[in-house]
Amino acid sequence: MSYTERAHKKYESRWTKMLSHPFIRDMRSGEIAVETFNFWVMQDYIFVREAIRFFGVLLAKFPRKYQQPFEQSIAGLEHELTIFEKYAKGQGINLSEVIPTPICRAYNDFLLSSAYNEDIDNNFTILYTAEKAYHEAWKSVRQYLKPGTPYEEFIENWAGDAFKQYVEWLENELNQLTADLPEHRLQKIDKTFLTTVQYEYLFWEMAYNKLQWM
Ligand code: MP5
Repeated sequence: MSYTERAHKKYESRWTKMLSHPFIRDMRSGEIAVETFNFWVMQDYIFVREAIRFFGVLLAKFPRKYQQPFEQSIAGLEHELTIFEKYAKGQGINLSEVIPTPICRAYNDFLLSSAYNEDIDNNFTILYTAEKAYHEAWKSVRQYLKPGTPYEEFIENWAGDAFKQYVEWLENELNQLTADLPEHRLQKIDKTFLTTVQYEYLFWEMAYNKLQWM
């Protein structure tokens, strides 16, 4: 069994809970309140902006064979920022004034701390889990896409073919990296997988309930 099969099997109920979050449910039905969506936009903009630093550290630390793929990831993130900026402009949102919520900050700190302190296996686990979570969430939304939805560019970005291939590449790499690892190392990677799923769930929760301190 590959590592990703093992992780999805072990944490199936958490994965399903994360993908069934009311935020995604309301995106699917088209009932998401615009203020709720905009709250997510503001926080995810920060998340993506800070994720570029995460890739910067990975680029500096890990083998040459990952250099080009990580450079492409950064280019992808830069493109995402332009989608956020265009949407925000249309809504009169000033993204430069946004302050990260504690959950957004904690997720970004988890990424950066992992980049600096953990090995390649654990960093690939975070990457794979976060990207797979977004791909599946937005793919499930795309099935119900109504013509003319203002959210189409976001949906296509994460549900589309290019992103699908990126997630498949991450999955393959992770499975190769973990193929011969002893059980105690896999157990640590399991924790990294679970923590990432928990942050993904909390991110939707934070956006849906507009959770912030005062
Ligand atoms: C992603 C994201 C997808 N934008 N935000 C969260 C909270 N999780 C995952 O990653 P990327 O790197 O923006 O494609």
